[in-house]
Amino acid sequence: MTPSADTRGSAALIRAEDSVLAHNYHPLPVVVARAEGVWVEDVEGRRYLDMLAGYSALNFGHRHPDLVAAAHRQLDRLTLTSRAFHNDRLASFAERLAALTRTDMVLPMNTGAEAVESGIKIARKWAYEVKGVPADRATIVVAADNFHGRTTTIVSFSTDATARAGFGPFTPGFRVVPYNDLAALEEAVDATTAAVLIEPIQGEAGVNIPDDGYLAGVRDLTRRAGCLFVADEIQSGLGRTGHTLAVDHESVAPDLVLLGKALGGGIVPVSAVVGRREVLEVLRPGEHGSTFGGNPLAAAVGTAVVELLETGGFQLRAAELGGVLREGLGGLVGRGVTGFRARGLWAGVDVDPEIGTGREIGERLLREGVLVKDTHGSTIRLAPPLTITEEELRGALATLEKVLTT
Ligand code: IF1
Repeated sequence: MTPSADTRGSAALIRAEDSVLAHNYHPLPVVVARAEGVWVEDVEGRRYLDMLAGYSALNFGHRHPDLVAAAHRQLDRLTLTSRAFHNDRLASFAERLAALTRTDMVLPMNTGAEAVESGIKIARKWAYEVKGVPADRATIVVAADNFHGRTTTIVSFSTDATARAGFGPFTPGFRVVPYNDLAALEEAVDATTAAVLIEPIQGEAGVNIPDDGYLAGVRDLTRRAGCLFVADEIQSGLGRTGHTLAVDHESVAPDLVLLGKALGGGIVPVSAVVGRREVLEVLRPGEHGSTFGGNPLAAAVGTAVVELLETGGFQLRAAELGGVLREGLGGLVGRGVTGFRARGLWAGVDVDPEIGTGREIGERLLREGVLVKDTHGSTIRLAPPLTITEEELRGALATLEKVLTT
């Protein structure tokens, strides 16, 4: 017996949501009902090009056939055991993910924030047991304008007042330094430092790309200081920037890499902490866990995602089409665009505030059939599925030009 279809239209559904859903979002006025690849369709059948891709959770497009097939196969076999027992999908997922990321151990979790929280706990435990930091004295250095999730500990080190207001008291043990500033980082790291936790490219900050050499500098600095380099690749990873990981742009190997979003193919939440065995083996039975972490459905979908990335085709595609994206945005500078940052199929585009806020630009693009999300002020982010064709990408750029210049 399938659940009865909801026959209400977009406007009625938006009204219904408003009265029963917590108001922690202000979505654009579109109600998506189905999707395939880079295209989504609303309740009334209008089609839109998805240039947000679930904030990089849909790197392989909506409902990629290989991923949906893997999910269907597993749904008909086994979906959850908890980690009280083994399941026949997890070993292969961990082996393939470790090989893809050139690491040797995997901690499977579910959401990005859980991976970040797990990374914080592992780094602290490593500091006490391996580095010898006195109990409860470990510090972690983070960057201003960071975004690592929404839990209380994570917002404890956010520099965004909106993310923090009303949620105290906060977790101690974090130091904030300016992003892309090695001197400030050197200054902040000391004998109590367990780790430096940064996004290789800051997503929510507006696709903030550090100077070439910054990531290598962080790697060198943390190695000399005897602390861990933890890279949050939850949004930047898994092909988005034209590499498997954004840190690959500088051939840097962090001690821990945090993964999420696209690892679940846009089908199920899948996240993981991957990294060096000497670090991850500080965790012993009973010390950390999750009901759904490493479940067979997640592992089956995650394995199919890794298989898509093993060929390198998506990474190459993001790099090549990234050239089209950069060229297209370059042509708009001075014509409504005041600046942009782009790597692979990921861009933060600053629009002239005279033309409108990021939200207003998003609403105008929506009316033209393109979905984007603003970050702050008049900056919008472009992050289409990596399956987008050159023609579709050029079409999105032409629509952006139309919205900015007419
Ligand atoms: C929302 C932002 C993006 C992330 C990085 C960890 C997480 C995220 C680098 C936590 C999540 C999401 C959260 C989502 C919107 C989106 C977002 F706008 F919030 F900031 F992408 F930029 N590290 N980012 O980007 O992962 O727990 O969400 O699975 O909160 O609306 P999560």
